[in-house]
Amino acid sequence: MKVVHHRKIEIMTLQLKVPNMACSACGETITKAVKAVDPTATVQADPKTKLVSIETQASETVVKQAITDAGYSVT
Ligand SMILES: [Cu+2]
Repeated sequence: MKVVHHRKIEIMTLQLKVPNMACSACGETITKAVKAVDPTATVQADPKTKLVSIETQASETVVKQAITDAGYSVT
């Protein structure tokens, strides 16, 4: 009997703090950077709390790198 393994798509929710997200334009830049690595991601960025909530299939490492490359720090 042949066993077929299906690849499971795992969606993770990441909560990241981005202290130098100063305004909503920063939030949009961060959102675009995340969507560049995962177009299906949902991103909520709040410049007041500095928190970015991301639902994504991409790994935390990849997402953090994308945000860092966009010029923001992730703590
Ligand atoms: Cu800004």
